[in-house]
Amino acid sequence: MDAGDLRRLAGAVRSADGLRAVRYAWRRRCTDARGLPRAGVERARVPGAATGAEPLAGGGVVRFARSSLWVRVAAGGAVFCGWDGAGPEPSYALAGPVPEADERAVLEPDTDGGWRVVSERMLVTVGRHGSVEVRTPGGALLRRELPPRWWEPVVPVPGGGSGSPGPRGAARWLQRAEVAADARFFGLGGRAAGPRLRDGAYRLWNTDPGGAFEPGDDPLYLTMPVQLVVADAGTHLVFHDNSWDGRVVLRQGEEGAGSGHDRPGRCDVRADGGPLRFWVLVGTPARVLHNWALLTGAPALPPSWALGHQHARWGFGGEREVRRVVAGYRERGLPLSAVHLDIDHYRGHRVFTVDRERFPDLPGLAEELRGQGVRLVSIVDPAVKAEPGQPVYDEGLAMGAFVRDGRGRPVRGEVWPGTSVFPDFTDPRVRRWWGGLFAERLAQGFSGFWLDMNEPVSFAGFGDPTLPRSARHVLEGRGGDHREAHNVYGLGMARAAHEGLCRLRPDERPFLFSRSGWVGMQRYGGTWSGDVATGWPGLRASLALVLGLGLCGVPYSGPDIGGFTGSPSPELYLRWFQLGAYLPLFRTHSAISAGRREPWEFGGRVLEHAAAALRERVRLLPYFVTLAHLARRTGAPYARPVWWRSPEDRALRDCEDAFLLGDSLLVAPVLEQGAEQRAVRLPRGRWYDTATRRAYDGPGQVLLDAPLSRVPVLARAGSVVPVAGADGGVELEVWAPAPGRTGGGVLVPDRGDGWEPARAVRFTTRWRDGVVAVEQEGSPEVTYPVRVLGAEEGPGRQ
Ligand code: NBV
Repeated sequence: MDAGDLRRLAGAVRSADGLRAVRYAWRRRCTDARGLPRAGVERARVPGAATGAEPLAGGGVVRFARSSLWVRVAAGGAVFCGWDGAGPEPSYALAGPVPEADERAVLEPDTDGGWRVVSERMLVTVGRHGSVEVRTPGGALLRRELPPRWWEPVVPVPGGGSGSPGPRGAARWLQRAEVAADARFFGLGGRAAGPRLRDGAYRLWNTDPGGAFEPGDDPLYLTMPVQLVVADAGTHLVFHDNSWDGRVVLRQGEEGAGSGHDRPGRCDVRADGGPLRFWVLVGTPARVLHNWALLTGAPALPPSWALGHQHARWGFGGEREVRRVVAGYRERGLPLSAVHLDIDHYRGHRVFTVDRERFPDLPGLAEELRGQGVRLVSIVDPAVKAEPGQPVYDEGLAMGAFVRDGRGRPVRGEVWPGTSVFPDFTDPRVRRWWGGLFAERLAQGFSGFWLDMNEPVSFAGFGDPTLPRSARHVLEGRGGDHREAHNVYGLGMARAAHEGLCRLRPDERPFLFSRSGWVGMQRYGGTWSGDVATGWPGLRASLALVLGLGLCGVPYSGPDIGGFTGSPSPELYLRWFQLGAYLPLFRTHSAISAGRREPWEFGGRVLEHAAAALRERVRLLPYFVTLAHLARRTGAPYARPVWWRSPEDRALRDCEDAFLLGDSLLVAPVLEQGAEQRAVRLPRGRWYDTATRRAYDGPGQVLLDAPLSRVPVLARAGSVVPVAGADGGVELEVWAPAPGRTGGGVLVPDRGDGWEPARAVRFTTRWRDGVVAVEQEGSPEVTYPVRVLGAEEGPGRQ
């Protein structure tokens, strides 16, 4: 028990709930003491010397004295490496069947007694002691994995003796890698500090940090063993497909300033168990993310209303307050797309119920709001109150739906409804049953879902606030315990909801976002920041989270605008609002004890500027819809780091206070108190300040005005931005190309909230005879109104 635990414990025992949480923590400890193998003697192992190899489709198996490595190039270019006989399946991350092997890639002997596989995208060499090097086709080194090391429990031999190693898979392992000295690390899921990951240790264990988090807090709700590494030699993504508790330690390299003695960057990945296997993807950032989406699944397409402004609150209190808030938006002419109801609308926090005193007619309220263009979104927690007579509990119990302990009894934890049990989302039967329960939510009139507490959380007076590690899970029939299932619990819950909604309401695309999850969760929906602490550091963390998650393949997310806790100053609220207006999930939200988050609660000036941000969001809606479609088709996140198209620009790799929104816009939010100007680092090419129309040429840094009324937004020269015109139809905002250059853009028209396929319309822009000409692919003329900007001074302007 550490000092933090002691503090929590002291706080907890003061209330009845707290006492129950302490009792739970104690029970959890005893359960694990009984149910988990005791830590004992371990034996270290390394692969040893290579003894031979055997070719297989797309690569082959290299045998070592004490292990083997399967290298397999998949069609599309991703390379799989699996030690100790591990193959790509089973996997919670992969979207479908493992991609076919690339038959052109063959395993051949290399110099020095090693082996190599040459493929279209990369060259993989396996050293004779088990190192694995990944190079570009041109031979530049991207990553060197050193021979791994395992620590296996030694199973005692009856009657003494030195014992034999325990079953494979029970071993802890370490995989150390080196990358170029100039490389920068990104990803690892949702991390509050970043998006560039600093030197240090990052845990891979989905965790509710409790209360609210700040940039230094780690881990958070959504961890992923996915790293994107950007270096001069190229960009690569590495995914260690293993859901066990783990730790990644990063240390950036150092260049020897011409001495030729660079210190490479280093990355250690450790896991407490499970297979040692990884995928590597190489290419430009866009290509890597595209292949990543092919491997782990295309992001779900949110309905277009989910790209508008949404307002949430824990503690609306009742229907009256919901109506008051919605009327507040309407009366001030502020656009609002959805209102979110938190756990306080449930009867005693029981999931899939309604507190009829506070919400006597939820379907009626939903219909009334819908008439005003406002949808209702419901929070859904996984914990089910352990209360006989409650249908969800009774049904679940009868079908054996809940996570059990080693003796076969449902594990009981403490969550909002009190003593609760937890559906096992790693069981396909349970996912189907749980998905069906959304019929009740749909009947109440809800249009979207916000999945919370699915790390999963059980309040604990001390130790880890989650289920016992020894708790049993079905794991798709393989069976296993919480050590393996914990990190994929939220993913399974999101899948259950998504699949249930597809069955129950087949004509509409589901909208859901989930606090926890894992690799591949984008197939089912998005996520959000969780309980980000109100304060300027929290504002910064919000952006880091969204960008980092996007690089792990989850493009739809956003923060609690204004922060989850306390009361932001009017300035902080406004700056958060202005940032949120350019992020996919644009949602104000706060805790039950926190101050208000409606735009009119912070004075006339804030209201005026927040209204402008809201109007701009509505104007950019066709662009957001397009970005949502592009994310689905290409895996590219809506919000991208500024180095997205210029990863070779080292200064951009370190830039953490701006982002690209799609290909066309660069958004530079104000993240510092009192700032009314800010430096903006531009990628190469010409950029227009959209407020002043002034052109700037990158690469380089410029100082731009950032008055309280707006944050700097720049448009790439030559780009075509689809926006909503005054009549609500789509218009094209065209930014003049730089002299001698061409440009273009895409529009994917909104085809409603169903599944009807949408066709992308492509445009090109160029200077012709002194004017900016726009062409639409496949059409003799442009079929949308066009507004050209930045062309005032003609093509010759410098
Ligand atoms: O359901 C209450 C909150 C919710 O408002 C928040 O968004 C979640 O991240 N929930 C956490 C549980 C309580 C946290 C203190």
